[in-house]
Amino acid sequence: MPTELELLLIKPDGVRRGLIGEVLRRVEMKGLRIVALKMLKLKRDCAEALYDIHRGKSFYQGLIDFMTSGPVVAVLVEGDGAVEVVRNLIGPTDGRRAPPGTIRGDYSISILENVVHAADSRERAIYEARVVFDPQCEDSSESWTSVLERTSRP
Ligand code: FUP
Repeated sequence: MPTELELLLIKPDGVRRGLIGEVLRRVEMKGLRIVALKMLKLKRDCAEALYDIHRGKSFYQGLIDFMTSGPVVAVLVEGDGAVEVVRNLIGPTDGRRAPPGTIRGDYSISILENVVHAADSRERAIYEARVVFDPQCEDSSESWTSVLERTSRP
């Protein structure tokens, strides 16, 4: 099977809870390659573009509020069958139902705060990677330069 790309996102709850390393470890231990990696706070319109298929649903505004509540880590993953392999690694959406051994099954009891997002097809992976790796997508109030300014103030 030809190699493929998958877009994985560590959500604000995953970053807040210190699960970046654990998620990346599982991806790498599985044998997938991390080919791009970026921490950023999503602008609202980028979060909306990422979840365009859910626009209008009852949970949509809460989902966008949550996804813009803190930094996320965008991870571009490459490997044979990467979309299916990553989707299996993360488990089903609802952390309460996700089986142990999956990322959501091991670290979430919520449908919203479920640690990670991953694109559900090759086409969506490319679309979502273009959204989140676009420099315009970054809310610069959370960039590393502002962290540096904040921490180096006397
Ligand atoms: P997934 O592809 O597993 O990330 O799941 P979905 O695309 O179905 O849902 C995306 C996100 O919408 C979930 F991670 C959380 C949110 N959501 C809810 O908050 N409530 C729902 O009933 C369904 C989804």
